[in-house]
Parts: sequence; structure tokens; C-alpha cells
Amino acid sequence: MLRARSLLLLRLAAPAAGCGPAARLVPARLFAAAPPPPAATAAAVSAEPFINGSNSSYVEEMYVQWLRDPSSVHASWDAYFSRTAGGAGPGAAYMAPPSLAAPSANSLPVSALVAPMVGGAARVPGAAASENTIADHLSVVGVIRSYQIRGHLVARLDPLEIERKPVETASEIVVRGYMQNFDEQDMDTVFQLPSSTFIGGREKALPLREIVNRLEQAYCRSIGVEYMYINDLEQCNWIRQKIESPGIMQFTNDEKRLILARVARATGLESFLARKFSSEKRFGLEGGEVLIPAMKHIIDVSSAMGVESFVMGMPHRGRLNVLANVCRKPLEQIFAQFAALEVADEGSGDVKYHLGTYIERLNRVTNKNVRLAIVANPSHLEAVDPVVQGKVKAEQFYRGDSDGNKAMSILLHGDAAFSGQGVVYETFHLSDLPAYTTHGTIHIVVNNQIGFTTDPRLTRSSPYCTDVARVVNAPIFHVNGDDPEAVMHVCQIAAEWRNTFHKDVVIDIVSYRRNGHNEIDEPMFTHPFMYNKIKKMPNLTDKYSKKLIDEGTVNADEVKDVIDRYEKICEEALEASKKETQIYNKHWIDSPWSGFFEGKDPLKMSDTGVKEETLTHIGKRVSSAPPNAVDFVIHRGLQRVLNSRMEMVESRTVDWALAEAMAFGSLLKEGYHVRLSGQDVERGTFSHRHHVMHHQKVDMATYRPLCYLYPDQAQYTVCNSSLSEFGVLGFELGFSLTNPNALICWEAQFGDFCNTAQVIIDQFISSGQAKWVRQSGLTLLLPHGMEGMGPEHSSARLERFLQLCSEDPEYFPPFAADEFAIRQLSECNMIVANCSVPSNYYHILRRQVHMPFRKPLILMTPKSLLRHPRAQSSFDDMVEGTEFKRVLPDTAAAGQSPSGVRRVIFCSGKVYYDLEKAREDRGLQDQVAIVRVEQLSPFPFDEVKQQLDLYPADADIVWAQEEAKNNGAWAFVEPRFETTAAKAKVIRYVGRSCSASPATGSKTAHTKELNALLNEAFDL
Ligand SMILES: Cc1ncc(C[n+]2csc(CCOP(=O)(O)OP(=O)(O)O)c2C)c(N)n1
Ligand SMILES: [Mg+2]
Repeated sequence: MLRARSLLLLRLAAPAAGCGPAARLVPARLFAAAPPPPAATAAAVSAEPFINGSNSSYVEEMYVQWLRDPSSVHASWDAYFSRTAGGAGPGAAYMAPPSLAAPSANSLPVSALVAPMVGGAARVPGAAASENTIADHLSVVGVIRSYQIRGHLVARLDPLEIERKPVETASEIVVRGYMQNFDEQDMDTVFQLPSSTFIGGREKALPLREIVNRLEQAYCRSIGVEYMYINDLEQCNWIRQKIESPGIMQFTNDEKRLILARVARATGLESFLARKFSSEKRFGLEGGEVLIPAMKHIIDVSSAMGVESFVMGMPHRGRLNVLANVCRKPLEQIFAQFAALEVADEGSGDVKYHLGTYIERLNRVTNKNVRLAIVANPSHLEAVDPVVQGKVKAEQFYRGDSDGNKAMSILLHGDAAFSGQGVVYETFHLSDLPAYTTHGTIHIVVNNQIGFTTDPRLTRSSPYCTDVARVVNAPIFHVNGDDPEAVMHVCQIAAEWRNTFHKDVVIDIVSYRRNGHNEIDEPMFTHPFMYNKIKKMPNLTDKYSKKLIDEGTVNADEVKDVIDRYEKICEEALEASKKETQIYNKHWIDSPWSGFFEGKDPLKMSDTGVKEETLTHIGKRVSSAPPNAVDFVIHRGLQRVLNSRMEMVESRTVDWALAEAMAFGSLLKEGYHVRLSGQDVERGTFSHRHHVMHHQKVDMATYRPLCYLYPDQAQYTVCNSSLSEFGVLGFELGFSLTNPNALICWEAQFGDFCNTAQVIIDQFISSGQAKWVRQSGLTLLLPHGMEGMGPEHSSARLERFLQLCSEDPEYFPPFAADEFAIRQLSECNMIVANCSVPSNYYHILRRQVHMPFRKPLILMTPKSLLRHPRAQSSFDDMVEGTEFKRVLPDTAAAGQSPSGVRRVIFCSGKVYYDLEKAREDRGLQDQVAIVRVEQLSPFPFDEVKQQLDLYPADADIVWAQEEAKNNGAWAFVEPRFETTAAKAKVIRYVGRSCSASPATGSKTAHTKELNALLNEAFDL
């Protein structure tokens, strides 16, 4: 008690500026601490006889509340705090409250409670009675609060009951010392209920016994809820009401029958699969089958509230069941996946528990149409989370669903993965950012209390597997998976929560895994104790039907009928599936683009050049401050940038930033949405872009010139992201799946940072089309180049991207000249380029949208070239009739008269400018040709061959690169040059030697290395 009292004193008396009454006026951001009172006030409060260890924090909290708004606390407290602040000493500030104010709803003056107490008399007469009354009252409030905060710790969540606490321990864990003031007699004392609880329903006061009983019912049965950390009081109260209101968890008989039917289907499918395909891995849901009615209930409730499209992401566990019973994917198609049938269409396919789906159907409960998509995913647990979010965001964006009322995401998780994978955290942190929010995701954890062979006690340091969600103030509902009605209740709350507050919410279904990790795995090796219990667990249909039979809701025949009917459906579907001779990957596509491919010539690409007036118009707009906004104060440095941009436009020249703006602007003009996302992209890491101008005098006043080019243009989105690569790149990939008529770009701060998003690159970008017949035109902008900045900030790891390209290095495609480029593009898995001129950057961006199909584009982008005087292009290379150049031939004398050339240097990207200058310095323009390979993959075999043929047969052929020999494009281009030259010529490497580190940390070493490279390149 002493400790608590001095703590309070310390906290209240902490020195701070601006204290005193005026502090009440401090407008509080929600998380701002209230200012402390004068030290005298603190001392007086802490010395009050009624302050003790169990109520001090309550008083403190109320005090903080009072400081913000005196009317928010009970009038008696208002009077008390006012008097204390006015100098009243310990014991003198308290006044019996009746005269203060009329009681508000759900609150009674403390004095009104004195009479009913302990046989109608105050416990101790006189002033002491008042003190006791207050102390008791505070203890009751403490008890209520304890259940709200800690009730979940003892809730009966585990169907296996492995860690069930004895009642006494449970009560200690929850109420701690708050019950110490009371003895058995006090349990019948009636106490006023504070406004922070709804357990009373219409009652304003209850006997203590009933208070505790109702709190136990609400917080310590099959549902354990965590929400008291939520800063928003309205949200807290909303949940309290949904959990505490008496009788709130009641279901009609029809509702119970529906739950039973759904449970029966879920268990029925698993047992059917187990019998028919006993040796197949399917990662069954047994032990967690309640997931199926849970998801269906969420969809029903959300559909009733207007949601039309549900995009779901989920891991392996129970996927087939979700496909069959939530999405209603035809069972024949699911069963056919078990037979080793040939694939009849394109793609390498994927295992059955990774496949996506897209279904439009009538929701029979709401009689409304819904669209259900499960996004295909790799084995990599949780990697699909941000992809789902991006896909939903795009749906919301394109249909103008600005609050997420029409489209929503549901993410399913395993307990081990949810707590272990960092991308979960990254995804949560996107949930409230304007350009990334999907306005609330419902997360469901199928918490089978095990991850493969590992016990939760050894896989996480947090008490719950869901703790990560607390960072975004999401409420978390833990629920016993063997109590289907409790599960439906939390699903109802979760769906309503999302619809009301548009924020994330988590449902943690505590269940078990009846079999091993998969069906052929032996769990007894590692979990004998747990699995001996599991063996005795009845199946959920049996358990729930018994309950319903016992209470008279259904009879045994009805139950049997439900089970038999579904068995029959499965049998018939299995028979039908046996007639299938082939499977189609396209049946499993999650993002169909209806109307996009139809009627298009797959080898015809529209022009990427535009009218000069378009270039000029866009150029001028992005070189100007807001039109008509004379008051918009631009930073002087930015004004200089704009001025020099304008000069460039006037001289028909573009640099990198201008080329990009013209690519984006012209696409916007043509009606294509453009989205550029990534860290600091609005200004640009290198301060070159400035797509968002900031008023220097008005906070948050900005101007985005690309949004105001034409009255009927498409929308431009440019958004600084959270400091995440995995999450944000996944998000943008998801965004790109929804609508092919858009250019979606993600820019890395420096190219090397994209390696924290490697899963998205390996598992989705490079292989998504092959596995899931799903295209994406996502564009990655990766600043790359050796500039003496050290091992990091230098390399975007070009070599890794090239290694992921599926093109055969030993095969010269026999395509006709006029369709060589487009056929290569149509057959590749992704495009990798390292452009050296702005015009090519502009064309390749525009080409992304003008191709008749979609391919991911990986672009190495420059840093120093952003301001390099030679890295500029003329409008002439961008107007109608011009196009992307895969290879840039030599532009000097060597290219004009090739016969005298002794060496041809091929290169890619920024090193060209170093080579060009070195050649000039050495006066070798007529003897050494420099050819740039701008598009590395697909490799321009045809144009490289033209270049090789152009120069004398005995000319020395060299590949020069600035990256170390084991990095960069060398390993990729070498075999392709050999193939191009039909092995008649050898290409030699010039550049840095092999290195473990991407670049040196020493500026001097960097310069030396560069000079050595240049000397070797020109050592004729
Ligand atoms: C990123 C990643 N690491 C490791 C694995 C291998 N793996 C597959 S399932 C699994 C256990 C998952 O446990 P949990 O998330 O609890 O899901 P459960 O299988 O229990 O449903 C592991 C480690 C994986 N698929 N992905
Ligand atoms: Mg698990």
C-alpha cells in the first residue's frame, strides 16, 4: 500500500511545465499524458486515508480524466479534486456528494449506496463510514476493471484444457488484491455499477456476488477478450457492451441448426478426404473445423451490411475445406487435384493447398451476390498477407469504395506463423495509412497450439500468438474452438466492429490439430501428452450435436440426416471427378481480368511515343507551382529545380525526372491509373522527383502537379510508404493484380533494400504467372550503381534478378524480325532492364501498359545519372513514332565507320558514361565502339547479333561492367553472347574481380578500381 501510494505521489508530482488549472485546456492528442497537478495537490491526494494499493491507479486515472474534462467524472470526484486543487488537506477535501448534482444515467451518488450496505447500515458510522464506502466502491470498480483487463487470462479457451487454472489461482490472477476488502457477507451488498460496465443491463446496481458472476460469464468462459489497451474510449465501450450485456450471446434454434449444418460439412469433408485419400497430404483442419462456420458467419454478417467482395489469404491448414465449404469451389475440381492428371493449359501449376480461386455466388443467408477470392500463395507462411491487402485496396480504389464498405479482406493465420513472421507486423502497420488502408481486416488465427513439431512455449516470447495485433489497437478475441456458439458470437462482433470502426480485429480460435502436421506425420514423437488428450477428443459435430440434442434443439435423426446428405454430395462429386481426364490451371485463377485479353492481338503493341504537345504540356505543368495559387509558397531550392525543368522543356530536352513525369503524365492522359509507392518517393530519395510540393508556410498544404494535368485524366497516386519492403512490395504486387489498366510502381530507397522483400520477388513476381497463371505488370524501380558509397547503397543485385529469368541462354529464338521483341516479351517471366537514357526510361514505363499482356518489370535506376549532363534525351526520341530501344548502338565515329573498329565494348547502364568519357580522353572514338544493352532480359539476341555483325570479324569483343565479376550481368550475358555469335566469337570480361562484398567501403579504392576498369577497357 505504501508503495502504491508513493508511486501515485511520484507520478502526480512529476515536474513539468505548464501545470495548474490552465493545463486542463491543453488539447490532448489521445496519447498525451495529462499534466500533473501542483505538488501540493499531489501530496494532499496521496495522503488521503482512503487511498490504498488497490485503488490508487483508479484514482489517478480518474484524476487524469478530470484534468481533461471535469464533467467526465462523477460530481463527487469533481468536487473532491477541485477542493484538493484549491488547497484542502488530507481528509478535508472529501464531501458527501448528495448535494452536488443529479445522478447521470447508470450512476448513483455514493451516499445512496451507504444505506443498502451490510444489512442496511453503513459499516462504520460517521466520517469513517464515508471512507470505507469509498474504498469499497473503488474496490468494486477495481474488480470490474480487473475482469475487463485480465479476465481473458483465465478464460476457458483451450478445448484440451491442458493449462486450466484452479479457481483460486484464477481469481488471484484476475482480481489480484481488489477482493481483499470483502468477506462472504459483503458478497450480498449492493454496489452501484460504474458507467464503464454494461453487466447490469438496465440495472444500475447489483449485489457484489452477481457482479462477479456476470463478469465471469462475460470474460472467463469460452471467450477471452483483449481490448483495454485501445486508446479510443468509444471503441472500448462498444466492445464492453458487445461482451458484457446480459444475454447477448443467445442464438435462436434456427441459428443453431445452421451452425450445426456448417460444422457437419466441415467435419464431413475432412473425414471424407481422410477415408478416400488416406495417404495424401492435405493439411487437414481436423480439430479446428469451426473455422468454416466462422468464416461463413463473417461473410453473412458483412454481406448483410453491404460488403460484396471478400478477398482472402490463408495458409495450408484447412484450405481445401475453405475452398469447398466457404467458397463453394466445385468438389469435383478439388477431388480431381488428388488424381495425377495432366495439366491441359499453360503454367507449371502448384500443389493443391496453395491454389487460389475466384467465385461469384449468391449468399443464401442474405440473398445477395458475393464475390469470394482466395489469393494463391507460396509455402512461405504469411507472405500473402500484404498481397491480399494490396489487392483489396485496389478493388476499393477502382470502385470508389473509399471506406471499404464494398470490398474487404479476411486473413487467416497459423499460430506459429502469426507470431513468428515479421511480415505480419509489416502488414499491420499498413492498416491505418491512408494510401494503404483496407479499412479493417478480419484476422482469424487457427490456433492449434502447435507449429509443425514445436510447442508454442518454445516458439514465441509473447503470451499470446496474437500479441502483434496490439500495436495497432486491434481488439483480440480468443475463443474456444469447441464452442461453436461462442465462435459465432465473436465473429459477429468482429464483422460489426469492422463495419463500425473500419479497423483491424483478430479472432484467435483456440483449437487443436487432430493429426500430425500433415496426415502422414506422427505427432506422438514430440507431443505424447497433448496427443493422448487429443485422441480422446470427440469430433466437433458429435460434440455440438450432442449439446443441441440434450437441450432439445434438434433430434438425432435430424443430425444423421445432415451428415448423410453431405456424405452423398461428396460421393457424387468424387464419382464425377473420376471422369475428368485433365486439370486446368486457369480454373484456379484468383484475379481474372475479364475483357482484358479478349479481342486483343497478343503480338500487337500500341505506340509508346506521344505527340510533342503532350510532352510540352506535361513538362510545363510539372515545372510550375500551382496555377492560380499565388499564395502557395514554394521552397527556394525547389523553385530552382522547377526553373531548370522549365528551361529543359523549352529546349525540348528531358532528364530522368522529367522523362518519368512525362511517362506517368501521358499514361494518366490516356486514362491509365498510375501509382508510385515506396519510401520517400514523393520527393524522391535523391531529391529529384518532387511529385508533391509543400507549402512552406502552411502545414500539410501540398500540391501534386501530376494530378492536375487534364480535366479528364486518370488518378495519380504517389505515396510515401512505411519503412518496409516485404510488406509494401507485397502490397503493390497485390494492387497490380486487380486492374491491368494501370501502371503500378514500387521504388526501393536504394536497390539493395529490396532484398528484405526477397520472398515477394522469388515466390510471387518471378514465378507467379507460371504457378498460378496470373499476370502482373508491377514495376520495380531499383536505384543501382557503384558510386563509392560503400557495400550497401550500391547494388540492387542485378545478378539475382537475371538469374530468376526463365529464358534459355543457349537458344536463339527463331522469331520473325518484326515480332521478335514482342514474342520474347510474351514468353518471358519478367523483364529486367538497365536504361542509360531518359527517353528509354520513359518508353519502357509506357510500354508496361501498352503491351497486350502484363509482365513484371525490374528496372535498375540511376543515382548520379539523375543529374548527369549527358544523361539527357531530346523530345525527338519520345514523340510519336519512337519506341523503346533494347540496344543502343555506338553514337561516335566507331558506329559511323565500323570497319576501322578494333574493339567493341558492350555494357549496360551507368558505366556507359564512364566508358564514353574514358574513350574521349584517350581519343579512341573511331577504334572502340561502345554498345549499350538496355534491356537485359529478354536478351535482345537479334539486335546484339546485328551489332556483332556490324563490326569486323576480328574485332575484340568485350563486356564491361562496374559490378564485381560474380555480380552484375556478366554471368547472364556471356552464354547469350556465345549463342548469338554461334560460338564463333568469344566475349571477354572487363571489370572488377570477384568479390564477396558488392562494393568497397573506401572511396579511394573505388576510384582506383574504376580507373583500372577503364584502363583495361581501352588497352588496345
Ligand atoms: C516462412 C516459412 N517458414 C517455414 C515454413 C515451414 N512450415 C510449414 S508449416 C509450419 C508450421 C506452421 O505452424 P502454424 O503457423 O501454427 O500453422 P499450423 O500448421 O499449425 O496450422 C512450418 C514451420 C513455411 N512454410 N514458411
Ligand atoms: Mg499451429
